[in-house]
Amino acid sequence: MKIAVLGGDGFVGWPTALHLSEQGHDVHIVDNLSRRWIDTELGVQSLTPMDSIQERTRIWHHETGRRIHFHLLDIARDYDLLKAWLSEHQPDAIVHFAEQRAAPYSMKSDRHKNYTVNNNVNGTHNLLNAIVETGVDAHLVHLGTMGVYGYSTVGAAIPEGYLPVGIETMEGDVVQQDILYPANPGSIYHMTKCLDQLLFQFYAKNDGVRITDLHQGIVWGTHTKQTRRHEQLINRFDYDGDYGTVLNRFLIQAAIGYPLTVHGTGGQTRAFIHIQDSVRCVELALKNAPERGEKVKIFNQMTETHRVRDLAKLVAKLTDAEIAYLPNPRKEAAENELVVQNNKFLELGLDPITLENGLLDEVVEVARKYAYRVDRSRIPAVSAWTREIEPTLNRDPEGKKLKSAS
Ligand code: NAD
Ligand code: USQ
Repeated sequence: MKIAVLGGDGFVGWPTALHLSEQGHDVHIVDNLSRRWIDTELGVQSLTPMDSIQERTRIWHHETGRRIHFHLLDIARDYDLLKAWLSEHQPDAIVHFAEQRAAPYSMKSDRHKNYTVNNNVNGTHNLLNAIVETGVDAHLVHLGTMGVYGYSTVGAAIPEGYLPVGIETMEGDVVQQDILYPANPGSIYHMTKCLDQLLFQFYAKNDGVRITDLHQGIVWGTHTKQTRRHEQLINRFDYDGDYGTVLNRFLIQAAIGYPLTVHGTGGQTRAFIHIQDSVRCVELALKNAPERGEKVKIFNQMTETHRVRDLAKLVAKLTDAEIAYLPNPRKEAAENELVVQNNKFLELGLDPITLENGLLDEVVEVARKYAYRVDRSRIPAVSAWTREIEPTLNRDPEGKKLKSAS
């Protein structure tokens, strides 16, 4: 298949592009490299040294003889170029990773809120609009989030996208319907993914666009089979307070002797998936496209759930790290249960990599190798969800006054 990987220079997009290329697909990365600019804005860099996208694809060609093409394009702003690109390249499938994906970044300021909404919602809408306008019959696979559901459980497992409900008619009968599970976003970023869901629902119904939405949990790990092949194929690894996600942050903090930064009591339960499983799920989704006219296919792309403090304890036991319980910068439930259905991918053959598979050690090893690249001052999470929370974030876990504190 000819596959466009939008956002293919990113943390999940890059290993996905390699995986699909190795399987013999003709892979085209479309990316505006905004994530690299955001690194510059924040004064941070990936823990792992990342080469330019052109250099990465050159190494891939050198290693495998396969070509991955790169196209510099902003899908949120360059609508006409996107339309022309689709018309010219006629992909069979489009994997859409190209969004601003950090919840803390999306809550940093009013400007960051606007940027995240404009980038994510316009990007997704431009793409759907251009697919219809050009008549390209591509299967669209979008990377969504478990966060569209919120994380609380009412004593029932979260279904895969749709909730079967009975609605009482005026005659007193009950009709059954599958509705989108009520959206309950916890940040501006997560809200954009809820809006994406409505755009998908409309375009599938109105124009018969074939869409799969993957409600993914927190991705951990760094290497996949293909990124291990060469030092310069290495994946990006975010550790800073905005883009670093919880388990990867704990692993790098452990590697450099920094106290593990648990927000609040650490009673938050979240869904997780290893990066290797994430790329495999995209492959499975591509192989199981919906028919034209079918409603949006939704999968929960996660393999296990964990409480944040349990993860901290696990990493502390593995590495002798200390744990710091910090004021929570976010407005979120201090404690929640989370039970999630994920049968669809398991039925398609996903064999989950769990925390017990020993890959935690591998991440700590990578973190130790590149520890010299870490700027400790960028570790604290300082993006507050509300004005009231901001003054509480005044000290870092090592007791130093934070720059943002008055
Ligand atoms: P990332 O920030 O590393 O990669 C996103 C890529 O998209 C970047 O290379 C960026 O330059 C590009 N991009 C952003 N806006 C663009 C635009 N307007 N035009 C073209 N390119 C654009 O993020 P990631 O961690 O790889 O996540 C990829 C997707 O998966 C996101 O949509 C995210 O919401 C979703 N997801 C990620 C995780 C996770 O833990 N990383 C979990 C669940 C879902
Ligand atoms: N947390 C800590 N300490 C830290 C970092 C985070 O306790 O140092 C806590 C947070 O307060 C939160 C939980 O860990 O309760 C998860 O935070 P996170 O930053 O790991 O994940 P999140 O903000 O939810 O976002 C990430 C990705 C996003 C994706 C989402 C999937 O950045 O793109 O959509 O995971 S999910 O969480 O399932 O919605």
